[in-house]
Amino acid sequence: MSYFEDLLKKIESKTAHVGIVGLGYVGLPLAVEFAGAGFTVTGIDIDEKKVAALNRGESYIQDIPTAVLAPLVKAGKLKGATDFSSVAAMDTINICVPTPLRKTKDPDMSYIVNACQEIAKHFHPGMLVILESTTYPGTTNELMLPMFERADLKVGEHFFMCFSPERVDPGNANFQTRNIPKVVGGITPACTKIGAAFYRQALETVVPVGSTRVAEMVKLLENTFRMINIGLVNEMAMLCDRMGINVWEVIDAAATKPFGFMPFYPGPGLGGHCIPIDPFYLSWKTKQAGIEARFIELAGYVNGNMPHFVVDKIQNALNDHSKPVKGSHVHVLGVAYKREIDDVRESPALDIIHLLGKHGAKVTYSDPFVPHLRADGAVPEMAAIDVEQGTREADCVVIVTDHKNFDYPGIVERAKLIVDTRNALKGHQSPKIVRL
Ligand code: SAJ
Repeated sequence: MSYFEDLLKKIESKTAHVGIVGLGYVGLPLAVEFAGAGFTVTGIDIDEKKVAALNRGESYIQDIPTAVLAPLVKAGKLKGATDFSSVAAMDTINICVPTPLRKTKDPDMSYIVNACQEIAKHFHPGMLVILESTTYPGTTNELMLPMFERADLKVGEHFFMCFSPERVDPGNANFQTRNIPKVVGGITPACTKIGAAFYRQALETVVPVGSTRVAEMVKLLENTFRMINIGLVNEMAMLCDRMGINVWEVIDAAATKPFGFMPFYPGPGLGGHCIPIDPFYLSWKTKQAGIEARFIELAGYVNGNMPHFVVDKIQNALNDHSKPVKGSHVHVLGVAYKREIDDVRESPALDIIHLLGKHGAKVTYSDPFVPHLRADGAVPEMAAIDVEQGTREADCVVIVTDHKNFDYPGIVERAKLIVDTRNALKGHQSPKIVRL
């Protein structure tokens, strides 16, 4: 029997030993899905705290309830490890490690390289390895394959390699790992076939594509599409502001068009570890190919300017109340990068807090999902304060993240002045409300 047939048999009988490297908001949900489908799954992460929590059956990922995780761990279907020696016993491996950008906006591939180096030490014929981390087109073929292929280990024959973009939307109650269509492209047709068979065991919809580069580019198109359209509406917000037009009303009315339009909304800037970052993987690669992805650069500039635009709005609003920013108390409502989540990575709230501090304002914040902000160069160490206290005492309240459970009517009643960057106070009319 060929390696392909042998591995396909293990996958389809769910006797394959599944490995997931990287147990974050992508890897842990994926591990849970495959363990829930009946596979024995080993998750590997360098963070001992994550691995220890996993082995206690305790979830540390908002979208995975402990009530779902614990029984899988108890049943021995899912366990965590910090070393890679268990790779020797694995049949499949998904790599779900971070792909951050350096400050110079070029890709930091160190997490992928380190993971592959460790896996390669225990790699054996008959394995399927799939990269899920968002990256530039060509990574799987140009960077990963040479780390595994040898004279006696030919891809598509002795082992199989694919790329499959992760599409997790943290906090999305309707779409979670199992019911988000899964794109997968292999280095050879046999790789694509076995990669698709693998995902079909645990996920509802699988979308095979012709190559790893297509699969890598699918992800970048998806996220670049979002980033550019958010940049467009952010620019519209600045144009409408200058022309005294309510941009929110414009977008809501445009959204009544039943075809050919998709609403995006202005905001305080672009947060998260994907949308503001992934498109620059594409522009970095295209520059190497001698072409410039100008839309990406321009959208990055517009989105990056939004925190400054918000602080200008705050400055002008205070000025209209004869108060300089310097010495004024500004209370920030919401510091997570979007509502209903606890993640502050790349959050525009951090830029706004930093800029306000530079202007000499006294800044406090409230966020039910983020009780504590670590100092990170841009912002000092901060602890959230009570919403009522902050909104009553501040000279200006700024809504940066529109968490649902804020008491908006109470905020409007208590606050002296409010800058609303999310249209959270839609329907509230008051001279003390200033909107983007
Ligand atoms: N934002 C706006 N206006 C909008 C939409 C979003 O200002 O109209 C802001 C958000 O406040 C946030 C940032 O953009 O700061 C990113 O928003 P997001 O909803 O794209 O947030 P992510 O990064 O958690 O999720 C995205 C996925 N989101 C959706 O599909 C809705 C998706 O783009 C990716 O699959 C995923 O990141 C990823 O991991 O790549």
